[in-house]
Amino acid sequence: MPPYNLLLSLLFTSAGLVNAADRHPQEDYDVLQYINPLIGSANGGNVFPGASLPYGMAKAVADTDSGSNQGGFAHEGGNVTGFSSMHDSGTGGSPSLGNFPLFPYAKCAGDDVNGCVYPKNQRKLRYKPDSVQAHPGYFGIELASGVQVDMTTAHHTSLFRFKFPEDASNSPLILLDLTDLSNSRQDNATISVDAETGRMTGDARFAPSFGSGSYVLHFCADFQSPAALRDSGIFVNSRASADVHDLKISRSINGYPLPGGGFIRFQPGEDNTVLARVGVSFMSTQQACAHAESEIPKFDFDTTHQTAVDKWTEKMRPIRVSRNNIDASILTNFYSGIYRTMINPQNYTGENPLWQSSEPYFDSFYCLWDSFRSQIPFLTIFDPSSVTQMVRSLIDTQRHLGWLPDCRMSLCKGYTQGGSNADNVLADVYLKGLKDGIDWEAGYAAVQKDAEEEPYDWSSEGRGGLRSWKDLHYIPVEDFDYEGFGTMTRSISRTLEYSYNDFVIAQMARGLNKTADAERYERRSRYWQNLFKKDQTSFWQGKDTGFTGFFQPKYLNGTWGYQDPLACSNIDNSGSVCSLQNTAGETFESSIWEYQFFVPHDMQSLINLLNGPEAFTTRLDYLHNQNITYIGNEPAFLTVFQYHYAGRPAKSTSRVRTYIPDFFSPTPAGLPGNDDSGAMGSFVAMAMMGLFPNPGQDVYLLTVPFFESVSIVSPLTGKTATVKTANWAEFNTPNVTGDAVGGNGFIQSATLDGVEYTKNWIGHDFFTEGRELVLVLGKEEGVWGTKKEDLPPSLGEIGGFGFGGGNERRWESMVGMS
Ligand SMILES: *[C@@H]1O[C@H](CO)[C@@H](O)[C@H](O)[C@H]1NC(C)=O
Ligand SMILES: *[C@@H]1O[C@H](CO)[C@@H](O)[C@H](O)[C@H]1NC(C)=O
Ligand SMILES: *[C@@H]1O[C@H](CO)[C@@H](O)[C@H](O)[C@H]1NC(C)=O
Ligand SMILES: *[C@@H]1O[C@H](CO)[C@@H](O)[C@H](O)[C@H]1NC(C)=O
Ligand SMILES: *[C@@H]1O[C@H](CO)[C@@H](O)[C@H](O)[C@H]1NC(C)=O
Ligand SMILES: *[C@@H]1O[C@H](CO)[C@@H](O)[C@H](O)[C@H]1NC(C)=O
Ligand SMILES: *[C@H]1O[C@@H](CO)[C@H](O)[C@@H](O)[C@@H]1NC(C)=O
Repeated sequence: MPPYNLLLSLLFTSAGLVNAADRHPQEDYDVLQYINPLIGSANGGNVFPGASLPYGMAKAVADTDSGSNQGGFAHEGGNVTGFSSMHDSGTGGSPSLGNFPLFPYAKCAGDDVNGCVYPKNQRKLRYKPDSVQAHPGYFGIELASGVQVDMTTAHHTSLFRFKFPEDASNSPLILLDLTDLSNSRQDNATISVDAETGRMTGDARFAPSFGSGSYVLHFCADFQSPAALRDSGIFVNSRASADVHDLKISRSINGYPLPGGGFIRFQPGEDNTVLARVGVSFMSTQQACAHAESEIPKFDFDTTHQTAVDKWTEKMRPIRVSRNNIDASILTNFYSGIYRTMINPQNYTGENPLWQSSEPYFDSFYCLWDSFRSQIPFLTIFDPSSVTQMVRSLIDTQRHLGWLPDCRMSLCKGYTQGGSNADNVLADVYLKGLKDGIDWEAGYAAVQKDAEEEPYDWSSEGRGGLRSWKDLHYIPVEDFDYEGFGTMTRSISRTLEYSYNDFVIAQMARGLNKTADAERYERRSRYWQNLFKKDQTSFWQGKDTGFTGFFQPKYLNGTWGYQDPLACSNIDNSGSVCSLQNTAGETFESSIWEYQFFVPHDMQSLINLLNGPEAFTTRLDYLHNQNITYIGNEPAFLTVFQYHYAGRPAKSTSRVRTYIPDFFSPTPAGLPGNDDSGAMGSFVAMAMMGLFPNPGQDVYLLTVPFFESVSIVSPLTGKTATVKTANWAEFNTPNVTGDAVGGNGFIQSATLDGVEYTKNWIGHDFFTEGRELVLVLGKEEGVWGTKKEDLPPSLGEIGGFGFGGGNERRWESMVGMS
């Protein structure tokens, strides 16, 4: 890696940026002022709002006990149970990590260590809602007890600062609990407290939050205070003793996790602020201590915080938008979305005890089903060197565990939601030209294995039903599959997703000159058509929606099954189940109505099946206007932009505006669903840039940006790509209350590097070559981007439905059946 890192630092420190600035002077300003980590920390956003470095392993925050505390702290009035150092962000599943929380007392009742309360359920406390402060690299909160807690982090180490209310009789006690957010501790956990120094070391085994297996995490906690150490010891359940310093504790008593851990107490004194430095490691307590000692040697809060601020500032450097005529809340929405794309995945390089390798190791891909759509594509533009490491890690994981992950957290396999989504990630990154150290032949072999071999346990890797896929060319409902095991549901969404997976594999095969493979996978990528039932209608509350032709489940014998096309849609309140339950439906987390648009590679064939662009547009409008789609979940992302394929790019622009900022606003409750490791953040960022990816293809769909201009420096080439609007001010006058909200007007014409540009999409070289796109706006939908030759590429041909030409290609027989 050295040559590449060297190249990068050169780009950032000298030549690259200077040249870029010469070409496109861009306003520079401190963007951290526009990052609000609390967005999505309430109302099911499940965002981790605490202190972290980009892709950092240590993530410090106050943990609460309220409903959506998956990310540790939920800003919705729960009680604080402790302060812990490991978290995931935005995930569904159980609350993730939250291991080894600390909890502070100014003093114990009766000045007796047994006068403090140890069990989590009993010690938890309210916090002062307006005391909560969150900034990149910093989180602060005041407990109802008057204790102010500030925290910051290095890569594997957290630093907590506990300030107690002034009172000369204080004798602060900090406890460390051998627990996690989900009370998932397994077998024997240990802690040793050094009586001389107060250092606490130990470990415990825990369960992952959306996967199988378990993981062991080690810790090393040191404490510093102007006050002298008074005593230390351990606690079990509600009792503590300074006479005992070592504890090995079982999993639970009668099914309830047994509280246990260590404590340290300080002498009364004038200033008894306590700093707690907690190093964590998956390798050993020694490594946890080594991280802590090297990363935060002097317990210096301000320096550690400043380092974090510098790292975030550096990471945010490639992108700037114009601040002309735009409300600060819009900037906050945008930059905070970008920030969240770099909380997860987490860089556990050097922290993987499962195999020996010199490759990078990233974890908390939680899940690729979420992040392939826009998060990793965004990072591919914005932070390619990190994406390169992520891809190398995915390939290395396959090398050692046999399969590419689909979801991965805490060193464990997570559950697969549908297709083999790592295929989409690898293909997208491959097409966008990232190379540095990536073994693409190994990458291709890994995705091909997903396509060809069925794993024994396809609930956590690969694909199920591959025999049917190859022989019948669809995934049947109630498949007969004795080769591998997983939940036998989602036959429609799996058919659609496997089709797409095969398409992206075909694209990689083309790039690698594997022509026969490319043809084979392209053929298979048309299998989605085999579940299209031409005469299927859709009724809602007894009334015909007026549309005919939907996907339907199909049995092994070729007979159609039935699933109401609106079941599991946003408007279905009948209790339909569409997750991973064995009673679930044939579409994952959404309806047939929404999945009918999931043919990202073959949109023209889909448009033909749905009777041409006009009928397609009416149908896509119906999906959105009737609230059938649920913008709070990832399958909805692309539907916002698919008007482009019907020659109606202006409608995509309108649609973006109906969702942002109304459904994605810069407030704690501002996200419509789980952020899913930053997937929602990337949706906001890319939609507001006016460039949305169709991932797995070299395609960005163009819409009106929310800013007068957007500049992105390619960290690979140092060149600056710019989107500018020529006549922004005309269309972005302040709204009735005087706020400039942006994103108004429709594209009438465009130039690319000064030459007229009519295509409604653009390729990745826009970013790497630093091109300049100038958009001329108008009040109404124009003709720009509406012609056949302006449309994004599609596997199937454009039909004869109104783009002025082309061969009408009707679906007649089972695709792929000879
Ligand atoms: C928080 O704790 C207080 C007592 O300190 C209790 O009254 C309240 O119900 C708790 N809130 C929640 C959400 O558990
Ligand atoms: C936990 O410790 C006990 C006591 O030393 C031992 O008998 C038991 O086998 C240990 N359990 C595991 C799973 O290691
Ligand atoms: C990940 O961590 C390793 C080891 O600390 C480091 O060399 C690498 O640069 C990190 N990668 C990123 C993207 O931060
Ligand atoms: C594929 O073949 C073309 C034309 O022969 C060649 O230019 C290209 O380098 C080859 N690519 C790979 C990955 O082998
Ligand atoms: C095909 O299988 C389904 C499910 O077992 C059954 O309901 C249907 O009657 C079968 N069709 C024929 C033609 O045998
Ligand atoms: C869709 O939901 C929005 C609010 O989320 C509501 O204003 C609108 O009336 C709903 N439309 C329909 C057709 O139910
Ligand atoms: C401008 O319009 C008013 C009235 O419709 C809204 O209440 C504001 O929220 C809006 N401003 C922004 C920034 O969206």
